[in-house]
Amino acid sequence: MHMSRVNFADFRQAAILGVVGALAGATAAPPVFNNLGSIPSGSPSEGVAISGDGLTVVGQSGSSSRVAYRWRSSSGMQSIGMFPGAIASYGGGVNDNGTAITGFCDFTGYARAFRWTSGGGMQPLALHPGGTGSEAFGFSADGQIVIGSCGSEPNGLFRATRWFANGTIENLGALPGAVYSEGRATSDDGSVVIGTSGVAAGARAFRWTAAGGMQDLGLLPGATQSFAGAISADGSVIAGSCTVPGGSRVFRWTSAGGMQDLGVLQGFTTSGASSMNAAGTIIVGAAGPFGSTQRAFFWTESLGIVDLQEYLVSVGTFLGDVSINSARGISDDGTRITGSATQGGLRQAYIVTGMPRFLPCPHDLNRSGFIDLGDLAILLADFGAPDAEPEDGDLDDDGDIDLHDLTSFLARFGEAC
Ligand SMILES: [Ca+2]
Ligand SMILES: [Ca+2]
Repeated sequence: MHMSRVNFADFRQAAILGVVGALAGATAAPPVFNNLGSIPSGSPSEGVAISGDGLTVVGQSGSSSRVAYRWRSSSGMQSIGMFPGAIASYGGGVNDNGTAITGFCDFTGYARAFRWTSGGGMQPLALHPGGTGSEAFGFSADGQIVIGSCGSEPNGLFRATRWFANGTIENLGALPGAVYSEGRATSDDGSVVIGTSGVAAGARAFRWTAAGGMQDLGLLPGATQSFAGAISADGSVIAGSCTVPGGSRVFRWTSAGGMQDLGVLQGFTTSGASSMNAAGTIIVGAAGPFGSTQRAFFWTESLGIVDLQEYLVSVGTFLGDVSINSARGISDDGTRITGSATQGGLRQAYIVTGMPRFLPCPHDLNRSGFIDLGDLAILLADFGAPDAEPEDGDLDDDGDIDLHDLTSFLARFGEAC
């Protein structure tokens, strides 16, 4: 059926009154924001990492002395303790199913990395010969390989390190001429490690493999330093930040395309990446400068860098008086994010659940991650118009927007994608 003889204004009105009314209850549920609380209750807390399955968050909590915690929806926030004599412990990374946690304990003047499991408790990780301190931040998916750094004070002697569950420790070296290196994260199988190595000219993001050694990822044009923060499951995508005059910018690196400038969150001078989904298509981080005005962001190819809080409000998430300051971890599928938010002057760990995956989705005309009324309005605005494009609502790409396109659209109405 061709619609050229129909009065489109009347049709649009009928569609809006009838279709929208009928579908109102089918609208996708927006993401949900939850404050994770703290230990003890009422003290500050921070979300640092989330398991690949999105069900476990790790971080630290407390006022004068912070303690690493594990949070699960079934058990809430629970301390995982600290080594005897330590003054604080910090969560760093968590494996895919939340059964193993890594991080470090702070002693006066030095730190010691740990690997924690629910069955074995908190175990110290080995030191390199002559080493006095260590910190750990990353995990392989199965929790068998820990990524961090180990050395002795001063910091110049620290080296990026892999620890294996059998007790083996491996020095990953440093960039030529470097005074230090620090491992930050790894691919799912533990074979590709990213981090930062300090050379005379400044910090440089690196990518390490057993076969290729430590590779300098370079700098964006005009930048003076680079820092790696996140890696995809297969190790092919890396994100971090570059120091530029007056601030910092997010980069995304691929072996095929090199280092790409993702920019900064609009209105801010600094932006840095902390984590990405397994596919490397969603990156999360924080924009600043640091402090109470810091803001969480996420990046996708179609949206660019987006203020997480503004996005959540736009899709109907209830936030109350919460200000979302950082996004530190994202689940493998991209639907769960953790970090820190401020509510009533108190910094608290949070989890956002139900985020879209931001998959290629032609029905999501405004690229919001949801197929909803905003997209229907776009489709109806050009209903019957000739020379329509798929992004206007010509979903079957035959040049017009007609009932075929509307039917196709309504069949997906309410979905997140
Ligand atoms: Ca949409
Ligand atoms: Ca069409």
